[in-house]
Amino acid sequence: MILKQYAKRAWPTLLALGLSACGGGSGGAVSIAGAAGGISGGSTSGSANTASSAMATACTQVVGPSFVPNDPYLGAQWHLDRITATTAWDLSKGQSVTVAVVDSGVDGQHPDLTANVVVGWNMVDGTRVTDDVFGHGTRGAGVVSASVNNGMGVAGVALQARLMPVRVANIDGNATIGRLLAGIIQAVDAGARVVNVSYAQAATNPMIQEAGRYAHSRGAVLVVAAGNEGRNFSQQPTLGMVVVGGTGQDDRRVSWSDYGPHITVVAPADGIWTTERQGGYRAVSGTSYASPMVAGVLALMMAANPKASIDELVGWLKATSRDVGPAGFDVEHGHGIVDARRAVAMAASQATVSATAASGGSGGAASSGGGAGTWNMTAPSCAPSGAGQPPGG
Ligand SMILES: [Ca+2]
Ligand SMILES: [Ca+2]
Repeated sequence: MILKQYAKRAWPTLLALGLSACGGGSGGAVSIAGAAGGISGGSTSGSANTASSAMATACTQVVGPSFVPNDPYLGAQWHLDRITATTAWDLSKGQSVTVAVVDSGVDGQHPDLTANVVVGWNMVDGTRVTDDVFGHGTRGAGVVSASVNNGMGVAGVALQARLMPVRVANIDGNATIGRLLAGIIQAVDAGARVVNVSYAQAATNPMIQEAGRYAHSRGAVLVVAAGNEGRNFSQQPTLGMVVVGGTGQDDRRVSWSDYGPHITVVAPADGIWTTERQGGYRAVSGTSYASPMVAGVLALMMAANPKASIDELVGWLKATSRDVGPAGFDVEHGHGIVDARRAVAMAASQATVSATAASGGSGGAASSGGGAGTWNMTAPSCAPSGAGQPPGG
C-alpha cells in the first residue's frame, strides 16, 4: 500500500510582509485617545496634573505581546496569528520538548532549522544520516520549529522545541508502512513526545493506529495529517492519535482536506510559508502542514506543563479549539481550529493545579490508558512492498 505525503502545491505569491505587533490597536490606542479627549475638556482641579501624568505614562506604556519576533516572513505566515501561536509564545516556547518529524529527512544545515535539529534516525539506510532526500520533511520541520526572532526567514510554532528527523522515505518521497512504523517506534523510544506523520492514509491505517497506541502508552502522541483527497472517511477516533484536517483563510475546511469522525482538530493548510531544502523558503499547501502546526502546539503545551498526560493534553487541545462550521464537534472540522494561546494557558493553569494537588496524591501525570511499559510493539522488518507515500509536494 502506498501512502502519499499530504502537500498540495507550492504557493506562488509572496504575500505582503510586515509585523502586526499589537493586533490592530483597537484596544489600547483607541481607548487612550478617547480618555485624553475627556480630560482635556473637563479637568479643572489639581487632579488634572495627576491625570496628565498618568496619561503621559499611558501614552508611552507598551502593552500587548511582550515577544514580537523579527523574522521577515512573519507577516506572510497568516497561520501563526490564526492559531494564536504568536501570543502563546509569551507563555511557552516549547523548550525541552522533542518533536519527531517522521518523513523524508530534514535539512539540518538550513540556517532557520539548524539550532533546533538534533541527531535523528534513518530507517531506510540504518544510519544516523537524516538529510532530506525529497523536501517534504524540511517543510514540515519548519512549521514545527523554525528558529524565531533570528532575523531570518520564517517562524515555527514551537520555536524552542527540539526537532528529531526520522527519515522513512525513499528518494521519491514514498515510505513503506513498515518503515513508518519503525520510524514512529524509534522516535518514541528515543524520547520524542510528539511524533508527526504527514502521510496519506496514516490516519486510517490500522497498523499506524497501533503505533499511536504504542506512543500513547509511552507518554507520547502521534499527530497525523488527515489527507488531501477531500474524502469523508467513516473512521472513528483512535487512542493516542491526533488527526488534523486543513482549513483555509475563511476558517472552513478546504475542499481537498479529508474529513470524518476521526478528525480531532483542524488548522490552516493553504499557503503556508515554511523552510525549503538548501536554505530556501516556500509557501505550500496541504494537510501535511496543518499536522506539524498542531504538533507544535502540543509541544508548547508540554513545555508549559511537562507532567500532564497525553489524555489531559489532547483533552485541553480539543476543549480550547475555536469552534467553526456547524456548532460543536463536526466531521469537517473536528473540535475546531486549534487555539495555541488558550491551549497553552489551559495547560499552564492545570500545571499549577497539579502541583498544588500533588501533595494530596492526585494531579500531574494521569493515566494514559495503556500504562507505561505495558504495551510492547516491535516494528516489522518488512520488505518495501506496502509503501506509504507522502501527500505530494
Ligand atoms: Ca526564523
Ligand atoms: Ca464545529
